[in-house]
Amino acid sequence: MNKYYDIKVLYGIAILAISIINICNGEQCANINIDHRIDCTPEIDNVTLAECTKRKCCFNTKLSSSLINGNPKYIPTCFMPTDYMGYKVTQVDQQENEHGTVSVFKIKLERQTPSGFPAEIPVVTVEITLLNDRSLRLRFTDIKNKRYEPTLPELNLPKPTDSLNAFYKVNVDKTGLLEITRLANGAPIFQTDLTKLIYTNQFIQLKSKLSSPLIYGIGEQKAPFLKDTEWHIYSVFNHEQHPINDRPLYGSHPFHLNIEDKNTGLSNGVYLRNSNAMDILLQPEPAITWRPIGGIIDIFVFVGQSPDDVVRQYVSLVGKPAIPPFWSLGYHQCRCCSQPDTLAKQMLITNRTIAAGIPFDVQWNAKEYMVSFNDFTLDELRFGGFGQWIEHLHDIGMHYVPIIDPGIDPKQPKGTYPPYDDGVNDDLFVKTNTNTTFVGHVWNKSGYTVFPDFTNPKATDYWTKQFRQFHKIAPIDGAWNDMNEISNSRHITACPKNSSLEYPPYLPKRMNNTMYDQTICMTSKHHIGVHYDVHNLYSLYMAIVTDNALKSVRQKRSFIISRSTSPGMGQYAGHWNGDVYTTYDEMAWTIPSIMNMNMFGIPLVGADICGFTGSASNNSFYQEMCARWIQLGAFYPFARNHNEKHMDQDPVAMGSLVTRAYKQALETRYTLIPYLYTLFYKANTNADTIARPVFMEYPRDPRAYDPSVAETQFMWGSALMMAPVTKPNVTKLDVYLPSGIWYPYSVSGYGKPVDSSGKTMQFETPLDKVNVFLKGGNVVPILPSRQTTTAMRKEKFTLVVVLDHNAGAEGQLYWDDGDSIDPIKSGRYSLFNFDVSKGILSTHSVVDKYREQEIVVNNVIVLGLKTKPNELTINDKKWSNFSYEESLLKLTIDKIELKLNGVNNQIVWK
Ligand code: MIG
Repeated sequence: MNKYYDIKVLYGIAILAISIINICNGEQCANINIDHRIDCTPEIDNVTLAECTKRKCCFNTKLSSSLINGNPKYIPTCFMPTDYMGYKVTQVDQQENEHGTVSVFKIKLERQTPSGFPAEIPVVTVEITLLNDRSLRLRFTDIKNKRYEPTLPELNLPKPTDSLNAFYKVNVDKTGLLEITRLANGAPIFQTDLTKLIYTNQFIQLKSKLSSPLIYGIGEQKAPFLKDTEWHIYSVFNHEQHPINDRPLYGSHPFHLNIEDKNTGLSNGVYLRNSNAMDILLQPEPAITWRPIGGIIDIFVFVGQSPDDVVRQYVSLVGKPAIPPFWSLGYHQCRCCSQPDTLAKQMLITNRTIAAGIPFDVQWNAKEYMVSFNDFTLDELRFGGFGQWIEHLHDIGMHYVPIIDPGIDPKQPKGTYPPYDDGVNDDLFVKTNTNTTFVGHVWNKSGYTVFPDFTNPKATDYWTKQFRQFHKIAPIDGAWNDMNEISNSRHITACPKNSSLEYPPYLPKRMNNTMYDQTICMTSKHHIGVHYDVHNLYSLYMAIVTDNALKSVRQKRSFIISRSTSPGMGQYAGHWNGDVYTTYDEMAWTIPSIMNMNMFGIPLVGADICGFTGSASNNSFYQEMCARWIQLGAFYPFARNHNEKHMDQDPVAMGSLVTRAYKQALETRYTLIPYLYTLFYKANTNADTIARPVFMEYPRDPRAYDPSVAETQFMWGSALMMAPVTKPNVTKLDVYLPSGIWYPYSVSGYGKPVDSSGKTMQFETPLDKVNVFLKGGNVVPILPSRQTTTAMRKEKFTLVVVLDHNAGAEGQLYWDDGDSIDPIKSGRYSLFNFDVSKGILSTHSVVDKYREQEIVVNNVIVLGLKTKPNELTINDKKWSNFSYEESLLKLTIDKIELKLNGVNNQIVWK
């Protein structure tokens, strides 16, 4: 036996010895189901018996944290006994509202057993407010000291309902049980044992039972749509990190949706309003544990009748998304990273895309147009004529968006670089704990970077001034906010070694060794607080400031795409998914990821089409991948092609197969933009999701929750189902079509109706055809695809009526000038409702305030009509210009020139 072996055997025996000890309060430990354990030493990775005993907890290593496929499962070894009394409930008060119903509970908690964490909060108040019939707020605060709370997002609290005829019931008792149950069926919605709460200055732990393992949300993560309840930890902290598993990505969204029962669709959701870094642990009980490392517990519980009811409540609370400019729903193409880049090369690519007849609205550039990668500069040598070129793009109906990083170069000669000089004058840069300017390094070629403090009220004027100056030389139409987590790759000013903000007692498990990894020091100071607390809000403040700057400079609706996000972001910006790899796996993941962002109220979202990292090469493997990716990407609400430096990845560079696929997919998208725009109106006014899981639309269809459906297909509102191919060599694809009539749809026409009884069906998937279906029961307004949305807006509409089994359908069209600020507030918009029943299509002019353009319907297509009509009238006048195709059950009514503004119309077929 060699020595090494020896040690291993001894170690094994020791482990075995420990594992049979299950010490402490005997029965109080033995009775605990493993799946229900609550971690007593969450900050210690390999806890010892001695450490555990000190905390008066149970120790059992038998099923301790184990690695499964390299992915740690966080099963606690040291866990709280049943009679663990961390806090004791010493008082429960109830307040009634004027209707005599309880509207507020106040619970006082007093600490008994030390948690083992420093800076314990001895007395905690839990205030439960019944907000309305379907939502509540739970605030856990320190009775003595005011603790940090995020300033954003501003909350739009639901209007209290008169009588609390609530969907739920609250029960609090002196033993510490706090329970919210659904009144109708007693199902648990939120359930926690207050005695087991940990509440300290830099670590909080609160656990609640989940209604089922069907839990969605929690972002931003590279993870399947359905979250993992097998002792999985998701860390939430804005972080520059290309999407890989088990690392916090760019945004932070501590909101989840929990389906109670997939046969009824009854659902609930929880939002933790806390901007500190946190872990969220899911365990098989099923249960969720929040572990924020600062701030307070401020929880909103939403009780819903369906998943979209829950999401609507959440999105309404944190802020409904903006209606983006109409042009931004067209196709975007970005150029990046090839050095030294030139405008000539850029123009060549733009022009060849247009020449190929690919619909194309917005050209982008990453930082290559700048001098030394410094914001608001233009390299006249390589990019001379940039301004004129942008004006030319405007002339041909296109738009232009550049990258803007938050980081500013502090090393330019004094008086030559206003973005730095102005910031110094206004004392606007983020500071260190000793009040010097914090210096890091991002892209600036000088090697030094400072960061504007967007939380400072003076930041708006400062940033607006920079935009105004730059706009004179380059009349840009939007902003691409990159690197705004804040990302920082070098700490020129070192982070203090002895600070508990830099080295907190609990480091979220999926972080990369330190809190300040790839960002600035946690002790850095902003106007509204220390970076430790406000880190997750930086990009939101930057978006607000940018939104103001763009509006005041352009006097038009703003357009911002932000890499980093947090709750409320959708009011100001959209998002792209960062540096995705050019792989099929990553392509497939973009489906859950865009659905997630929609649930977070950021519907304007998409991933780099054909991938960013490790760009495609022009060979058959990548040609096929790029063709498939555009067939998916054309249906991202935000559709942009972008890649890193290795090669040109624009459609023409990828060859004729890819060019054809782009044309077909994007032309299909363009026809549907009026429908998509209307969905943005609904998102803006009603907090609806746009790109959504099939179960949002079919909450009572258990099949819709199957991962094979929920993770791979998605819908646009109620009318469109996308079933993209995300694997190589697929010639036939299984698509789940919920019960109803479906029509394959593309720019080239309508397929044969598919009458589904809720089945998986197989469809051919040629490389030049999208897999998109129109659902019976909808009226979808479309326009003919054109080179730009600007040209398309001048065309006349077609109404596509897709009948359901009862020969009915309904739909809507929202329209405005496409580019003015706040069209809903100013009231300058039009809204039309369509409905069909018993052979009558009625159009109603609901709002008719956008008058600069007449809305004219030129054709009506009715799908699913079983027999050819004998007679047709339009507003009581006989109309004979129609045709019927029996194999498609399709009626086409031509050239009707029907005006929609201010009138109601009726088309009748018999
Ligand atoms: O080089 O500036 O995620 O989309 O193209 C790295 C350009 C910095 C990271 C972004 C990526 C963008 C790139 N940026």
